[in-house]
Amino acid sequence: MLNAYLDIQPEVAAALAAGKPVVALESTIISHGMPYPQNVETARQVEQVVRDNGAVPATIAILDGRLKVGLDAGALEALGKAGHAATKCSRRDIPFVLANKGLGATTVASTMIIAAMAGIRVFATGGIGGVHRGAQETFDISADLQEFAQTPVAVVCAGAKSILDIGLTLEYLETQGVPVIGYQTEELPAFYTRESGFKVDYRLDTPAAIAEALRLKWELGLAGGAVVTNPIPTEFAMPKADIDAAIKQALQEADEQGVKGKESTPFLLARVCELTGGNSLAANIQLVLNNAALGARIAASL
Ligand code: PSU
Ligand code: MN
Repeated sequence: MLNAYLDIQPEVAAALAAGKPVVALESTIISHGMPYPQNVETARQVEQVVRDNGAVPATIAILDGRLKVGLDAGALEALGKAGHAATKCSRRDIPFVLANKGLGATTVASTMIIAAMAGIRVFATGGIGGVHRGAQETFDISADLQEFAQTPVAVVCAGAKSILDIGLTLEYLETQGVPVIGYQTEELPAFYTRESGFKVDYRLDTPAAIAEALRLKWELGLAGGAVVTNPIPTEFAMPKADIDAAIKQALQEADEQGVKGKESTPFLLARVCELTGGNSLAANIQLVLNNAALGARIAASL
C-alpha cells in the first residue's frame, strides 16, 4: 500500500488485492477490554469466526514502529499479556507510539484509521466509545464518534454500554451525520442486553441490505462510516438489573477516585467485569463472536 509505515500480513494483502472479504479487528478490546488470558483466547476465537464466515481477519495494532494489519500469534499474546501496560492509542496517539516504537493497542477510532489506510471497509468489535454520563460537565466524549463521521469504515458492535449516556451518544451521532443501523432490530441494543429504550435509525435484516446501504453511501462520496448494531444473542444476554447495579457502582467509584480522560473507559470496563464475577465477561465474549460473524457476512456481501 501507499503508506510506508503499514505492515499488511501477506494473507490479508492477498485477500485485499483479490477483492476478497476482510474484517478489521481492534486491539484495545484485547489489552484494556478483557482480562488475560480470556482476552487472547477470545481474540483467537474471533479470528476463527471471521474465517468460518468467509472472510480474512485483520487484527490491528501498533508494534515496533509499524502499523500492523494482521497480527501473528506472538503479537496477540504480547498484547494480551501487556494489558493496561500497552498504550491505548486513539487518533491523537498514533504518531507518538510509532515514533517511540512502543506497543500500541488501537481503539475503535485508530483501528478505523489504519483499516481505511489498508483499504478495509468493515470492522467488528464489542462496544464503541461514546458520550459519557455527565459529559455536560466533563466534556468526556470518545474520539470514536468523530471518527465515524470522517473515516469510511463500517463498525459492527453490540450497541453502546450504559457506562455511557446512550441518548446523548445518539444525538451526537445524528449531528455528525453517522447512521446507526440495527441488524434485525428496531431498538438499539445496550451491549449486555438487547434493549436500551432507544431506537436505531434504520432496521436492516440481512448482511446484503447493510452492504448495499454502505455501498451507496460511499458511491455518493458521503464521508465517514456507519454504526451497525447487533444485539447479543438472547441466550447470552444478562439480567438488566444485575448489569445496571454493577455499572452504577463502577461509575460511583470512578467519580470518587477522580478517574478521567483515557483511563475512564478501561477503568469502568474492568470494574464492571470484576463486580459481576465472570458473568459479564462471558456475555462480552459471546457478543464479540456474534459481531465477528456478522462483520464477515457484510464484508462478503460488499
Ligand atoms: N467499550 C467496550 N469495550 C471496549 C472499549 C469500549 O465495551 O474495549 C474500548 C474500545 O477500544 C473503544 C475505546 O474504542 O474503549 C473507547 O475509549 P474512550 O472512551 O477513551 O474513547
Ligand atoms: Mn474519554
